[in-house]
Amino acid sequence: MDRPQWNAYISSMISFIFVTLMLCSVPVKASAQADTTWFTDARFGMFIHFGLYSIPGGVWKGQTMGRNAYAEWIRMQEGWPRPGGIPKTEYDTLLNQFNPRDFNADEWVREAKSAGMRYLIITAKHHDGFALWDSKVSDYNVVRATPFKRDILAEITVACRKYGLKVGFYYSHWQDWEYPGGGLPPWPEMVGDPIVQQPSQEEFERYWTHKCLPQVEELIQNYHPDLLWFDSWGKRQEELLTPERLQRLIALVRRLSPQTLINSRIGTVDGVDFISTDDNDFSSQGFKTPWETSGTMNRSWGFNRTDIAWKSTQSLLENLIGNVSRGGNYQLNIGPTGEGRILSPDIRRLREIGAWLYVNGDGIYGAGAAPYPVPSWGKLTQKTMPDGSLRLYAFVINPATGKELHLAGVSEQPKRAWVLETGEAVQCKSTSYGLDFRLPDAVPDSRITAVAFELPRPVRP
Ligand code: FHN
Repeated sequence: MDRPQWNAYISSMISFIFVTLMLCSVPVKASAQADTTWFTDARFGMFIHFGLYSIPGGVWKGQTMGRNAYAEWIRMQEGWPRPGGIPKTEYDTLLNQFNPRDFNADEWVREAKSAGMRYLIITAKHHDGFALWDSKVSDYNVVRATPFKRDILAEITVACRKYGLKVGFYYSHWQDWEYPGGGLPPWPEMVGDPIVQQPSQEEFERYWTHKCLPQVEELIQNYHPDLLWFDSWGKRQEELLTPERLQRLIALVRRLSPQTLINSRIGTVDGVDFISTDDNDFSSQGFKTPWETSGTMNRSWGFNRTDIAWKSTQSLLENLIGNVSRGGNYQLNIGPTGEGRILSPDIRRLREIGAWLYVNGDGIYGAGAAPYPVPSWGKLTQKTMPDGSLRLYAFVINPATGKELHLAGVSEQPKRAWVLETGEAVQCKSTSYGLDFRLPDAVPDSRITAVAFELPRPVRP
């Protein structure tokens, strides 16, 4: 491994260990305040990273970013393009260039809808501090500081309501590189990182009371979001995101909008509605409370013109199925360009996922973990039907046609079993070890074929 790879490896290991420790050591209280039913039924949502950073797309004056591929971090790449990153005055030249002529909220939301997504979360404000709405709290926003002058959040919210998607906002409550006193990158994080002088408690308190809390209030009062996705990570957050500040923020949201969901990346699992795992972390075993993983299509969240590491549709589908099989959600990110265009590789993957969900969504929406051992050939989900019967879904990955497969632990003989896409009957037989079933001679999808089993209503004692 060369040094950057090694640094990235060390960083991801530290991050993984931290999240695991945080989630395992803190008793996860089922203290959700809001009704999460829509969220756990929805299972699949869109994440959108869009802002000033979408214009350079990971390249500044011909130089490609180093440290990592996160193009939304272009301003704060320590040591790149020079120590301290890009000076704010220089970064702010992007304000005059921000004019995403191709932005069309309807098109973005329709793309999410046709991908089978049931909610959408967009970066209202990322770490650079730039707001995508007409904020009265800070002029550093799309309406007051750019030639575009349109309220992107307002347009997205209207489109989401029109197409029946729930709407959520990402809000960077800890890091804010624009407002004096906002949190700065929590370095050192990787080997060789410099130590960054964080704001004092007084400075951060000023940011907290003059920008963060009023902007969150504004987001709720203006747009009534279904969900607020806050973002913090690592250990350094605790210096500034004290329990008292977090309680103020949570109390504010609860008071103004008791039904708005809050995620654990706010900095605590106490009193929030769902857990967000680390970026692209699909490895967890699942949690008792609702949870989700947010993941990228390639490596960056914001548009990065040099990032061509596109994941395959099959691997994205496996992420979705895997999370649902452990009782979790999946939020798949897109990073539109500075002109507001969704990239073709994103669109292709979204539409392929949508086509797959069109025939297999029954085993995803409203479904969750099944109480059987995970088979080596795929994943299982389960849901209760309105009549009380159980439906078990077996997702066979890379299915071999005509193959006999085994479901350990399923003791009941299904009333019916069929290929979800075609309705073709599937032969199955109960044994003392579980259930054997045979795939048909021609499976409809050589990537992932789903089989549904109608199980009898469980006998209640
Ligand atoms: O630093 C951010 C990053 O830019 C991105 O927004 C992700 C999304 O989960 N959250 C932070 C890193 O975990």
